[in-house]
Amino acid sequence: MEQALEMMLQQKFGKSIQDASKEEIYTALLYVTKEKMQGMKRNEGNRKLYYISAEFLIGKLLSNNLINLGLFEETREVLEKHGHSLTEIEEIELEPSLGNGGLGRLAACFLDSIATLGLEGDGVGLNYHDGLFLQKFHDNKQQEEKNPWITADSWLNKTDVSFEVPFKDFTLTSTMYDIDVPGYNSGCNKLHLFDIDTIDESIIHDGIQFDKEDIRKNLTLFLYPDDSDEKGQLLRIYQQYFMVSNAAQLILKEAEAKGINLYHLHEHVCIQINDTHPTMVIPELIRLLTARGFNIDTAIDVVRKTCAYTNHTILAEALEKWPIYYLEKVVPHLLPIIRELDARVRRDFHDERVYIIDKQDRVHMAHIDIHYGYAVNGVAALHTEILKESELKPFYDIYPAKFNNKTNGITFRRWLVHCNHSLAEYLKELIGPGYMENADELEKLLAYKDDEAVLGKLKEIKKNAKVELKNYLKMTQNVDIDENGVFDIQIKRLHEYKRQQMNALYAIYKYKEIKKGNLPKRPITMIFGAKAAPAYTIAKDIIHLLLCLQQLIDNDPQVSPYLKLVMVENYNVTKAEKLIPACDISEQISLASKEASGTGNMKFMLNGAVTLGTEDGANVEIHQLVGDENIYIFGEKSENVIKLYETNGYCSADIYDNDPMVEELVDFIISKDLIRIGDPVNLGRLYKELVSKDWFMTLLDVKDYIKTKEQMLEDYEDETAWAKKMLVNIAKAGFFSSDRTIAEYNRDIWHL
Ligand code: GPU
Repeated sequence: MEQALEMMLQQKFGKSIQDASKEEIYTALLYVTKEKMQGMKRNEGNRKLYYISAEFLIGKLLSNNLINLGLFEETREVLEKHGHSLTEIEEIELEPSLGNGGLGRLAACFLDSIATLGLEGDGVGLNYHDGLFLQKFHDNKQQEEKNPWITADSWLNKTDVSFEVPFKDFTLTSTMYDIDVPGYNSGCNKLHLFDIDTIDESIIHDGIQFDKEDIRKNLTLFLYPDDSDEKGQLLRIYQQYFMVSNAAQLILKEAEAKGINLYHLHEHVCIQINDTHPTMVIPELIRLLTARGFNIDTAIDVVRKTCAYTNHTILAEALEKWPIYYLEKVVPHLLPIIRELDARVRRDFHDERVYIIDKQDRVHMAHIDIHYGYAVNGVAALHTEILKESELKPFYDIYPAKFNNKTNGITFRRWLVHCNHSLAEYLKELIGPGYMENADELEKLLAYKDDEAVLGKLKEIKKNAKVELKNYLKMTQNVDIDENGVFDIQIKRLHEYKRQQMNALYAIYKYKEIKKGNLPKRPITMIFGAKAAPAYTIAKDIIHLLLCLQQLIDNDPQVSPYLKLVMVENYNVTKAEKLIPACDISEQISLASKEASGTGNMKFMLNGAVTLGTEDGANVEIHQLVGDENIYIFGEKSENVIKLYETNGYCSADIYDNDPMVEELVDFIISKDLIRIGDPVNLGRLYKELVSKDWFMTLLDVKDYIKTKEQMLEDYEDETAWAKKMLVNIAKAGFFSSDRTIAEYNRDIWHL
């Protein structure tokens, strides 16, 4: 590495390591790593997977690639020898923000595990120039700015692959960019990101505003541009079709180059449709095959045996239904095919709930996937059961064999080895390096459950991570936190079902308790990180409430020594990597039945945090694995929640009117203290939402939540007992390795 780095620095900048700047060292390392990846063997198999996804939240790549290439330690040492740290050098890299949250990060973890297991599988998506917006706080509100990440020296490799993508009024020519995906101790795959050459970032003004109709200039500017109006929704259809048409053309091109008889395509190709965003790949492939001489029956048959679909939500508003009239405006050539697919469903099944086109002339994308794919999976055991028993029951009745569960996972290379290097090293010392390739070996840790020295070391590692986070927050946001406090962290997209508002009510509760003189035994540091979709009004109001509370507490000398609320600006993968190792209490408090899985919950557990959660998503499986002793569960169960929805049985006003404690907490949102700091419009709207609607039942669970969190804080004071909980959580996290998840996808769905 030392030699390679020296040579690259000479070649690029005519400098030695001694004289080079951090930027130059970063750039040289980038190119050294790229060269190494170019020399790697490609994974190969008899059937190739294409994982199509609108999002790939890959995070910074330097360390991850070095780890997977087996060069991480050596690079650290070389840099240290020359007076640099890898952590500092990494700061130079810009994070590609090609995803919103869990779904996009899952796709990135999957690519890592697919490559690591030696499977041939590439990702296919879009090369958004500004990705997800950059979040800034101003007047205690979220502001959105553009977030460019593509620089002259980047992980992207421009290829000469290019396709023509036909739209109603024009045709676009694509360019394919590749990012290498090296497996850990294994071969390499690729992530293909499609783009057009005419993108024009200069059309962005006033934050993230731009002309939504100028498709040639805007198509790949942003991930999920504001789709609160028709123009925004049409742009999403342009993006989706551009993505899948390129994917389908790439798949056929590669198959033809391998000499595959397209009538046997399904034997050599498998397409995973990551949520409904890539659904149009089904009619598009049928279109391309019929253009190559297939009759429609055969085209449908081959495509059906090629495509599989993953569902990531039961939230009705997130299940895509596009008006036919939109599709007519953008991709009219797909409509005869979609109508034919619908006609076949109507012929075979006399149940309008499973039709593709509904009475209001809307196309249900998930219905296309389920009828015309060969597998449907949910992302955690509870979620899959809900799909089978309620959300998708009519489909499950027709195709029971298609439905299967694949509980999500996370790559331990990034979420342990990279982000918590000292924990990873200590585990290696204690139980051997085997856990790096077989995560179940983490259970060997259980043998040390009563070993004071081991528990002491785990506490020390956690403490060091807290000091590092303290320094990081000081440097980046100029906030001071106390490493002796308990770190209670909720980081995820801002959504009402995730219930950051309930956590805010806890902050209000604690604030009031401290005012009354009921002081906590040690400082409580509540940390939040969350972006709200630009057009999601209530989510932005919740951010406003959190920021106002942060200011109120900071400015109150009676309270601030005991309670701190920090809202981390522009929460992203890089920040998650700093926050997760430092966490004591992992907040996973969604309304039961609403969080399909969650994956942050797994990252926290692996890093020795204890979960405070509802019986929702993968929390259920965490609970089963660690047992009652090592997790804090509260709140209404999912069956009851589902019943409440079915019977319209929930009324937040009843709780508010009849419970003085709840009333007091909610009223504080529009109290003088907060209105003085904040905006009465935002706070008033949020207050009203909670007392008159509260669609995600915050008030139903808030008291149990507060009580459980108080218990947790009390238990935290028994340091040895708490350290044991940490140990058990780490030891039981092996199940959540994405290597396990991918092995299951391959065994049950992909058969690569
Ligand atoms: N998820 Br649908 C997203 O991040 N974005 C989406 O558009 C949809 C789902 C999440 C789920 O909310 C989360 O529970 C899950 O862990 C994750 O997908 C990966 O499956």
